[in-house]
Amino acid sequence: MLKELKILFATSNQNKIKEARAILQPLGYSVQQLLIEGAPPDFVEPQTEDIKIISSSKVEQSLEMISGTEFSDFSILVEDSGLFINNLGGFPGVYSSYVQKTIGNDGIIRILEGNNNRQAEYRAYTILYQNGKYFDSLGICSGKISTEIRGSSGFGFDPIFIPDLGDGRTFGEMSQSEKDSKSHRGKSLRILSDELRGPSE
Ligand code: ITT
Repeated sequence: MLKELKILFATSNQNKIKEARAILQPLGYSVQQLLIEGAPPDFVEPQTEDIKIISSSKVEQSLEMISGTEFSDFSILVEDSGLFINNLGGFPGVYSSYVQKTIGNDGIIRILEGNNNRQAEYRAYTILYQNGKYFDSLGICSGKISTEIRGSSGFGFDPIFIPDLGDGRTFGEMSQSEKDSKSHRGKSLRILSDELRGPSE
């Protein structure tokens, strides 16, 4: 029987926590949000279009925040993610959170109006710090941007994202477990869990 490993997820995004919990709990991990003096981390994101660099910066900032606190011995998880639309040169990419809050899904549909190339991908770059070691992984989920908003499950761009490995429904029309089995976050966290377990005999 595997001992449950407690992971502190340094993020301000409750949806990421909910999904990480659903993906990692069956693999033997418990996931809690990292709160310092009751507040989630407020990261300063470096100016870059590379989610790996942003993720690395998040983990270093988190380690600084927990240094000397009761959390200093815990495993720390961070993630940077986004939606990258081919025809828009990868936009909104690292600006996904801001674009979602400002123009939202309606805005993306409007920008792509009349466009036949609707190919896009979700990417998640995850880093886990444990006992002085870093484990990292990239999860990609390819798909298309729908022409209308469909469904209300998930969060963010899910009601306009149709994964290629699906039946034409958006993530917004799928159950949480269906999304997790195909999503960038699901892939990235499962790779991470394999890395943590090491090579099997
Ligand atoms: P933290 O930095 O505190 O972790 P955040 O939400 O700001 O939280 P990111 O900077 O990584 O995180 O931005 C990711 C954004 O990309 C997220 O806010 C959504 O708008 C979008 N996104 C990422 N994964 C998604 C998913 O599975 N479903 C829908 N939208 C997603």
